[in-house]
Amino acid sequence: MRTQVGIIGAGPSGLLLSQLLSLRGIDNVVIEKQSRDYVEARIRAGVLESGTVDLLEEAGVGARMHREGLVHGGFSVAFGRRCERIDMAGLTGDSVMIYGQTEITKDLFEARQEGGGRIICEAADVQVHDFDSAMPSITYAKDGQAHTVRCDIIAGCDGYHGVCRASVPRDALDEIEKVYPAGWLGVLSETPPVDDELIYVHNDRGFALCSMRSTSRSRYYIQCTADDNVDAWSDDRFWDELKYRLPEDKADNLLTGPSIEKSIAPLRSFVAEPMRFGQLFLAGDAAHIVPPTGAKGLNLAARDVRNLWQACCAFYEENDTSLLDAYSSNCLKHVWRAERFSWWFTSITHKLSDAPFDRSLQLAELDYYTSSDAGRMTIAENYVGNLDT
Ligand code: FAS
Ligand code: PHB
Repeated sequence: MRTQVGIIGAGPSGLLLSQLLSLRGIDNVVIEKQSRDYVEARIRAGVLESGTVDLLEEAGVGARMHREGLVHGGFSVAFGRRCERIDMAGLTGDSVMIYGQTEITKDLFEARQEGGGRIICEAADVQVHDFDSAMPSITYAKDGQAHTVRCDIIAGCDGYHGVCRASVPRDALDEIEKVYPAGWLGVLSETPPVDDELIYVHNDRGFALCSMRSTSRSRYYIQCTADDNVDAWSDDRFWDELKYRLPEDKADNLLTGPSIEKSIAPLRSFVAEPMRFGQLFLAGDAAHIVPPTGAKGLNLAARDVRNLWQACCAFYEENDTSLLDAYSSNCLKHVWRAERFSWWFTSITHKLSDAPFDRSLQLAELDYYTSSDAGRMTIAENYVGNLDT
């Protein structure tokens, strides 16, 4: 098979890139190791920056998002006996959209199908070859058959555990990582959210987050240990611990119910540099991971996809390689801004040490940032992601 851009991974990065390229007539194929059902069922992101919303609109998959998504102009930070609201809309003129990654993935799969997109799911033994040459290729096995895709460009959208970054020679790649001694235990429940907006909670027993997917479906997280086991957490134990960590008035309002999904995500900060190796371009979680506290993962992936899409359009439409050549540095500028905010917001809201000084410092930091104009603006502009200076 021959195509222009070979895309590995049908997560939000791969599908969004495929849709945008196709809209500009650039031929592409997506190769995914899991089934469509598996990919669509994964519960991940829920908060979209306006830049991501704009890109989804440009990709022609904005209608359901605008119909079913929730626009939030603020969120709260609870610590000690206080609950302070960050008025993002008032401070920055910008807001975020609450719309699940699961829904985005479904919208993109549908749009690709309607557009005649070539997505090969359940591809086994996917390998990338010769990306240091002008004619890279991808091989995979399906239904007992071996297949080869020849292309000009390979987009590595295969996530943190994917084959693309793993195929880069070690001496050509810098991997910068911080692993936190904690995880997030997340529960999805068909219960109305405890509040109209998100609440980030600092508590002596650890972090908690109250989020949602709609006005009838809630998403809650509590900080757990890095080696915790989801089977050790019954629904009742989860709800009791969440109630303990919430401000009293929120705990009194919390409606509980059976979990429809429960999973643990490790907390890590990770950046691979550079993000381009010859004709192989890494995008999204394949190149960088942030702890989800700053709600930046999917939004960073969308920025990479916008950069790679525009670079491919310049290459195929004007034979201009300047954006391909600048791809890595253009992405990494935003990556490190989001890494910094995600690390900082995680460090002041999570229980990462037992030292009394660290705890008091966190409370002082939270007090300063939520009670000074400059502090609130700092949190707001980082959260909405408009740091394009
Ligand atoms: P993905 O990992 O989503 O997709 C990669 C795809 O590649 C997968 O489908 C995989 O099966 C496939 N693949 C892997 N290896 C392959 C191979 N060898 N061959 C073929 N295919 C292969 N981000 C936010 O912005 N806001 C949030 O609120 C937020 N919450 C999160 C909550 C949790 C619990 C987690 C874990 C993450 C959260 N994130 C959040 C981050 C998350 O959304 C990721 O950034 C996002 O999934 C990245 O998308 P992709 O880069 O497409 O990678
Ligand atoms: C979510 O709704 O899943 C969510 C929201 C905000 C975050 C992380 C996850 O910071």
